[in-house]
Amino acid sequence: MTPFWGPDFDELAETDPEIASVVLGELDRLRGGLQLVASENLTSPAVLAALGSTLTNKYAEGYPGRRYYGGCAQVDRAEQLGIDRARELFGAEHANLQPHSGASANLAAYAALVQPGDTVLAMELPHGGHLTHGSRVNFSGRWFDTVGYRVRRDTELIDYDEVRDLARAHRPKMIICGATAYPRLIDFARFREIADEVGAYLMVDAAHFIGLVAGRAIPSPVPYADVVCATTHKVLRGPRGGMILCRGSLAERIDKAVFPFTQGGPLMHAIAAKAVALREAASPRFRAYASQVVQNAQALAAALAAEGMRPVSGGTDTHLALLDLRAVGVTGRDAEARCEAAGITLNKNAIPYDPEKPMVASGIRVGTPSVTTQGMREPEMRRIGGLIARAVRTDPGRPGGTETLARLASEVAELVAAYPAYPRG
Ligand code: DSN
Repeated sequence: MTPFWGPDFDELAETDPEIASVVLGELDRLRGGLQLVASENLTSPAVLAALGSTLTNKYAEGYPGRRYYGGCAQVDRAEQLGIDRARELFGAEHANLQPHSGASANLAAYAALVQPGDTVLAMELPHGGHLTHGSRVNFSGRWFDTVGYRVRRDTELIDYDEVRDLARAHRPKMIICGATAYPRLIDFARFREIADEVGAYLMVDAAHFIGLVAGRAIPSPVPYADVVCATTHKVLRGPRGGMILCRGSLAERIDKAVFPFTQGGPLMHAIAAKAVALREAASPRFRAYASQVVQNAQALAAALAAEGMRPVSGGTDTHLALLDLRAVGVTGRDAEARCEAAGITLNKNAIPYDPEKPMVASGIRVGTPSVTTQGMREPEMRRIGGLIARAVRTDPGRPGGTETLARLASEVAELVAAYPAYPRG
């Protein structure tokens, strides 16, 4: 077999020094700080090698064995391996690895299951949902009659009674569960029951937590859902991209909804990289990783709670925690900026019933996929909790504030140096 002909950084540096410096700058950023964005992770060198391969050149509209182009024998192998691995790992009757992103996967699920104007019941964005779950600025809210459910004010948990009442009142054609800022397990059986009662499809948007499902750290939605949409980055630690799992009876509709209805040529280098990630995710090592991700999130939430930042719903069962900062008197926007100045990357986030606008927000969201990939465990989470608390409380507008944040950035750099992202050599 021919030796690998892959990315050569020197060549990039020579051809395009500006982009080369961006690539190096980003590597420095990853290595020098704490990555706590709950939807990000650090892919493996194997995934990066597949992504940076000549498979990017190939047009392969269609599916393995049924393409509109010649020369697809190799990419067919990659896609079929990925499909088989996804089906086996998740116990799914059918898998489609072509969606370019989680939002594209969701678009295809809508296209397969509902018609414009149909009613869809999904979680409201400010309560943890997603743009594609009915936001007015998204196709989902523009083309569909979406009804939103919320979390309860007292428990901050999904109000299943409200979901059932809304389903009975509005008779949706599709119900969506799954969220981007909901730290607790979702009762898929309960959603299935409600969907069956009103004759709706159940679509689970598992983008955030599919990696935890792969690692057997949380229950799987696959036995309950008609369609499961997911991303392949986030906890699953593959390339950026989407994936759909579904019942065999819906396979043809899902495939046609992805291509040719909502997408053209698949990104074969990304699909090959998804196959690599799925292989990695089937390993015992990944199981240990997924369970540590959850333990780390719980330890981090507890450490932040001890610092006066209230974990929404009281804690987490997953890879992320949502913190209400109102008791410390700092907005999510300011907290995000102060943490960034201290070398800690996280995002501001609305909390349920948030009195602030989304661009200000009363909360922050933290996640542990990346730091767990770096090998950090509970003691480091406690240390990170302290660092975040000090950063959040440091006003750069006050005398000495900027210096304090710079000192915190040095402490962060010292911590991450012991757990390097993409170690040198
Ligand atoms: N933007 C992703 C997140 O951060 O949760 C969801 O699409």
